Amino acid sequence: MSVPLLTAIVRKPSGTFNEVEMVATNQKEQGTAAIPIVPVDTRTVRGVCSHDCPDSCVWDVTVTNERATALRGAPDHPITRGGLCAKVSHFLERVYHADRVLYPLKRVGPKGHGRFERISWEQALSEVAARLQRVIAAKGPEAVLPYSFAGSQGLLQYSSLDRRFASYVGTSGLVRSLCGDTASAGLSATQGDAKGIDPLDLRYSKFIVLWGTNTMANNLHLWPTIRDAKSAGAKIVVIDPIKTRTADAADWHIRPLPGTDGALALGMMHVIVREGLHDRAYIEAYTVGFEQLQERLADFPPERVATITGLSVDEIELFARAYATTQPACIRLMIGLEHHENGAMMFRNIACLPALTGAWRLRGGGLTRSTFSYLGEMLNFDKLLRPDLGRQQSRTLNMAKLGDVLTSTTLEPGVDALLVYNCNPAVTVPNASQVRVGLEREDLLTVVLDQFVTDTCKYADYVFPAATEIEQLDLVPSWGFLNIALNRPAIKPLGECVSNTEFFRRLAKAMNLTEPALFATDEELVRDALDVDHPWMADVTFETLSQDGWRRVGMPDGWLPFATGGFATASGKLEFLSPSLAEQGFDPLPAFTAPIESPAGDPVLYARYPLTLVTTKSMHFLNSCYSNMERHRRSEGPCVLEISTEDAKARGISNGDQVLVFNDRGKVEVIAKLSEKVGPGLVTMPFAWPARGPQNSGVANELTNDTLSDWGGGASFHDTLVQVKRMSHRDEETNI
Ligand SMILES: Nc1nc2c(c(=O)[nH]1)N[C@H]1C(S)=C(S)[C@@H](COP(=O)(O)OP(=O)(O)OC[C@H]3O[C@@H](n4cnc5c(=O)[nH]c(N)nc54)[C@H](O)[C@@H]3O)O[C@H]1N2
Ligand SMILES: Nc1nc2c(c(=O)[nH]1)N[C@H]1C(S)=C(S)[C@@H](COP(=O)(O)OP(=O)(O)OC[C@H]3O[C@@H](n4cnc5c(=O)[nH]c(N)nc54)[C@H](O)[C@@H]3O)O[C@H]1N2
Ligand SMILES: [Mo]
Repeated sequence: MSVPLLTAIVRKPSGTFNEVEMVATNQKEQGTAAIPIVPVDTRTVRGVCSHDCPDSCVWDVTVTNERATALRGAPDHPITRGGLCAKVSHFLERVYHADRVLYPLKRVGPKGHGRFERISWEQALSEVAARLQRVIAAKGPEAVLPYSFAGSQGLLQYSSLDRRFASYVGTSGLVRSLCGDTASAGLSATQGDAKGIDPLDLRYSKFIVLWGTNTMANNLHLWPTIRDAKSAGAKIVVIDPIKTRTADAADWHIRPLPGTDGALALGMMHVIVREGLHDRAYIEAYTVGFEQLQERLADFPPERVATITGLSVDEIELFARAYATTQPACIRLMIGLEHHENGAMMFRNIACLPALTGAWRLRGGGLTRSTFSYLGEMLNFDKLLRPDLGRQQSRTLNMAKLGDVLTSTTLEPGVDALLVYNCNPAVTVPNASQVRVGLEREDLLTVVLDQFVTDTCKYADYVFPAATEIEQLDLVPSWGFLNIALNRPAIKPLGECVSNTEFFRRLAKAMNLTEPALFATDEELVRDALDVDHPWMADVTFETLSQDGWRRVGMPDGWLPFATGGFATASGKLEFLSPSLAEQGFDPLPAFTAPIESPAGDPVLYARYPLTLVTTKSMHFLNSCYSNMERHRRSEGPCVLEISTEDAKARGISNGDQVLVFNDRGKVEVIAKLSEKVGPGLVTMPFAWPARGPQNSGVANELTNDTLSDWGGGASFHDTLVQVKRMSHRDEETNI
């Protein structure tokens, strides 16, 4: 037996290599004198989580004899506070999972079946390069579409050499619209940009509105700040059609019908102005269009808003008064609201509220969303992405319309090669049934770089093995807090895995490209991104980040973004009336339109499909990451459709029944759970479960709406009407 027993692992300062600690084991207890003493080389390497999550937790990886043996939240990082979420606490299981893709794979079965053989990097690259060159020669470089999102939101792995490669080759560009664009566009239409207060300043708030966000599940590390505010007397309001964990923990849960919050904001403004609770001085000094706004508000008395939102007149009035009179009041926004056709307008309307009440004047007042609206301005994207390498002006395609793009008969040139990384579109993109039809095209070259054989990989001609965060260098700006962290690789990539940057270096070489910018090293890329002279970045350099792994950007303590105006609009004021929206042909005033796919928007469709489906994120998955892991699936419990008792009864559905959820786009079989989380007319299921079987069945996005939002280009996932029926034995046998 040569196993080291009871060896003490001694923590070393991060980054000290080659120190060997020899520890004698307690030989007596082992009852043998001949137990070998094995040298244990242990080090701790500081890194950061790069999942697509606002928290960006900093972690310490213990590496023992070149294997990562522990991963813990950094105790000295003010956001992580030593605690990781239910997903990332098991990160090392993901790294060392038996299903990791460790070598290049080539498809041997039909598309969708996921049968592959292992091939060498050399063969894989030369075949892929040759096919790409054939596509380019036949149809031009725009027939190639690199398709990626935020699987890693580390700057290098999210966007660096891949973007340089795309510009240089002249591939089609991608509008990365699955998350955030609609919200930013809506806020910007009112404020000029999407800036808000430092989320940590919520601790100064007395009235916190968590509007369309499930903080406790999706933004866990903000919760202690909210809890502190609550202990100090703040009232916590959640606005969400679904009774989430966060709603359960709040003082007040307001449940409008999905997609109607724009009307709620207008109704609040109506009440605030009618009762004289607005801040006349703030409005006078820092806004434009108040008179026109007042005329518009006449159309939104609480009685009408009650009809639209399904709330009572009383609740609308009480909420409007409480919001306007309990200062400082802050609205916390994230993503839930933007996944609607009228999403941008919702954000625009909500952005009017803190200006109307002057909430921006006080610390802890205003609104807060993505801190990337600050950090994005402080990083050198021109130097990192090098758009100047572009030799031609290429078209851009919207990622939310992937189904259309791949099946279009009119797109010129059609997309004949898809390079997917950081993304799992067979599961995460709306109208996934159409995406699947596109991915099944025999003439389409699909190449995927991922850590696992995802549902998207199953349609790939070639799968390349991707490194995980502890195997690669990166720079991770948080979008939930004002921190930037450096991720140092803790271990060498497993098997033949590579970072996204290395993949694009190899691909460029295989395609005989020689432009030096395509071959920059990872450290050069980090330095490119940090090459800025913004005063808030003075202390954020490669060297300072190398010391303890992270830095907070130098936003001055007590920073109030709009206390005295300073909006980034053309007028320099908050625009209740927006000339630029008018120019683009939109309503220049805050407005409300029912989404087309909603009870009010399309009564005919609604008669056939009378339930609205909201597809949510899961506590133990990060989008579709971890959904392949047994432990995480067990923690989630079975994938269920939650339905109100009333709607279940009307359909003869009992708890645990197998049901079919369907509309004209697709169908999904799932177990029904009678639940108070949803009211009548609403059903919900998680969006990120993997498919069962080759036909992508079980993927919630088979049902969802890929109409683009009013402006901002995002997807309308939650404007989805469905019908639900109990499956009979015959249905189950014939699989419908
Ligand atoms: N555990 C976990 N954490 C995650 C993720 C994950 O998958 N799992 N994903 C990460 C990502 S990519 C993101 S973008 C963030 C998202 O973080 P959140 O913004 O919190 O995410 P969502 O779950 O999209 O939306 C939140 C809520 O919006 C509600 N909602 C939907 N439509 C409406 C509406 O019309 N009105 C109102 N008032 N509410 C509505 C939904 O019911 C949902 O509860 O979370 C990140 N964190
Ligand atoms: N119905 C519905 N659909 C939704 C949403 C919803 O609320 N409802 N939410 C939307 C939102 S907010 C988002 S952000 C999107 C997310 O959609 P996606 O970006 O597609 O998210 P994931 O499913 O997590 O896929 C990320 C993939 O990247 C891989 N990956 C992780 N790190 C790396 C890396 O370093 N290199 C490479 N090559 N791969 C890596 C992971 O293994 C995973 O397969 O989904 C959207 N889809
Ligand atoms: Mo997202």
